Amino acid sequence: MKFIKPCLFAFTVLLSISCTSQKEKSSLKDVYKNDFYIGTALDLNQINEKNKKEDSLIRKEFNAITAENIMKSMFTHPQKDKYDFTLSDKFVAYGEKNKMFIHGHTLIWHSQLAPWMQKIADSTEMKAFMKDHITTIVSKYKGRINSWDVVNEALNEDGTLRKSIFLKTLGEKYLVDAFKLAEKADSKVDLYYNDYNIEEPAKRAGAIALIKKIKAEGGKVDGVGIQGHWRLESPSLEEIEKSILEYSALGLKVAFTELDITVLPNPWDLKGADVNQNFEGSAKMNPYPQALPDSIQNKLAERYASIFKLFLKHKDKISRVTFWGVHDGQSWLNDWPIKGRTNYPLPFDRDLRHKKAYDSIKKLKETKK
Ligand code: 9MR
Repeated sequence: MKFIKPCLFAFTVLLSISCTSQKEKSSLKDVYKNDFYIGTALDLNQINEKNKKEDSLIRKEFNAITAENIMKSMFTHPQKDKYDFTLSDKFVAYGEKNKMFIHGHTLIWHSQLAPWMQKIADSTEMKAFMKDHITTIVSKYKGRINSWDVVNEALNEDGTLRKSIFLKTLGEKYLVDAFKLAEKADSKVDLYYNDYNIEEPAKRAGAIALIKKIKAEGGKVDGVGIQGHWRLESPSLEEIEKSILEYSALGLKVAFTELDITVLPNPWDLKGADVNQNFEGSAKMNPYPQALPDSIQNKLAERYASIFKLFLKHKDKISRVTFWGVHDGQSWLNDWPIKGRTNYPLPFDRDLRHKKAYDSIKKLKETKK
């Protein structure tokens, strides 16, 4: 008996060490390697490899990257005759060094434009801008960037075209022109239309019509990016599934490009609430400033599991699933639609620990073996 006890103890310790290292070895990108890319969006510090622990987590868990901000036009093309590729060069080099799939975000978007672009007032100037902007950037990274968001968020919620500066100056033609210019600059790179809420019926119909039209007019569209800024209760799995099926029926690759799930109350749900109303500092709108209660942590894990289960069912149609950020502390959802809240939308927490959501996504694959 005296001898058995220490032996049993040593055996248990050894077993638990081997189980832990087993757990630590596998990662999201590993378990999903035969299904689709698992991506993340990098901020400036992450691109600059500022935090060692964060950097090794990124390299371990993800095999696709998007720049959360630094490839938007205000950064890459700050003045009419001046491009600045300092940061995007670092981003692309980071992806190459780590053998990751590199996604370019984004070429034509009404938001985060440089001030000079916002002053473009006529079709001649806008045409010249688009040609120079798309050709310069896509050619620069030809063969190095794997896919591009050519046009981002061109639609209103009802599926009509957003009255952006591009539509106002050029009319609908700007859409096909953008895709043609991108193809001309790099005929092999995958070209995407990217938008949010395009899993909702009206906006989805608009996206399908838009993509069909671009294709009919000779533009090459390889894929659609459903951003996936979602909630615990919506959108429904039915609408997500219909979207995967309908987009892929057009011959498109389907990517989920900016996935996150808010767990906080939405000001738009409050009757008569106006998002411009000042909710900052309101305890009601920021219910979990210290930690996420277990009940919500579990709900988030279940929601992620059901979404990934659906993704796996349609893995033959899905090219990539990218989370919009590495960890909760980095998420734009801490500041939108109300500034300064504490949100928990991603699989890793502020201390880079993996959450139940992470385990639930991974478990779907591990139990299948
Ligand atoms: O996450 C990005 C945030 O840091 C920026 O302030 C914001 C500016 O518009 O853009 C965020 O990313 C957006 C993405 O580029 C396009 N789809 C919606 C994303 C969330 O707003």
